[in-house]
Amino acid sequence: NRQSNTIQTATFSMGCFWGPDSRFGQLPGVIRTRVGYAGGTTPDPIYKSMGDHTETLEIDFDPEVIHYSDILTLFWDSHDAAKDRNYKGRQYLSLLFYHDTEQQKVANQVREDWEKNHSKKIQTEILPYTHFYRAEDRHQKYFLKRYPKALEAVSALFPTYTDYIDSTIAARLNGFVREYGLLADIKKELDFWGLNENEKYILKDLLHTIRW
Ligand code: MHO
Repeated sequence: NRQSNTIQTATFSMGCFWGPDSRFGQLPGVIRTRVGYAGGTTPDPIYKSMGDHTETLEIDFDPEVIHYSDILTLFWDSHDAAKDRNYKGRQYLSLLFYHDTEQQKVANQVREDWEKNHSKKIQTEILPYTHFYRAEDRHQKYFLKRYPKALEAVSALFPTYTDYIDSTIAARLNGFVREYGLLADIKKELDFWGLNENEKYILKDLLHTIRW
């Protein structure tokens, strides 16, 4: 296991949370992802009544493999944070929740650089992290769930379905089905996921049936 002891968390909102779950889940260094609601005051939000919350992605990552600044650059590259995103109340706002003063500093720096490079002003609200409410299971790894064969084969490798949905493998596969990430990169990573030879074989076989 090559994970360092300093796992960090990044929390941000950029529109419907299904897409970012796939896009960020495929990044080497991202350990797990979850989608949910954040930024509002409504208690116990759910999809049908999220109140003043915003659809949000939360990821755990290894800063020895990927920097917070890389995550933020991809964040601003992958959605339009320069326009007014208020068309559905607060549901699809661009928000960035920093977990400590270091993240806050990096966020302001990356924002400044991005604005300079693109000659656009970013509207993202940069806020201190307070609370993240995990969304209903049907929203977790949403696109992967459209591949029942993958679900069945891979979830069998985990003690519970929840362990599977929260795993690095599920995060990668959920990106892979959306055509993010390279087969070669995932194959390289397979050796670090604690699988036995048979399990690796099953997974490699499965990857080829999804995309190659
Ligand atoms: N346009 C998408 C949004 C879903 S996302 C979880 C839909 O309504 O299907 O907000």
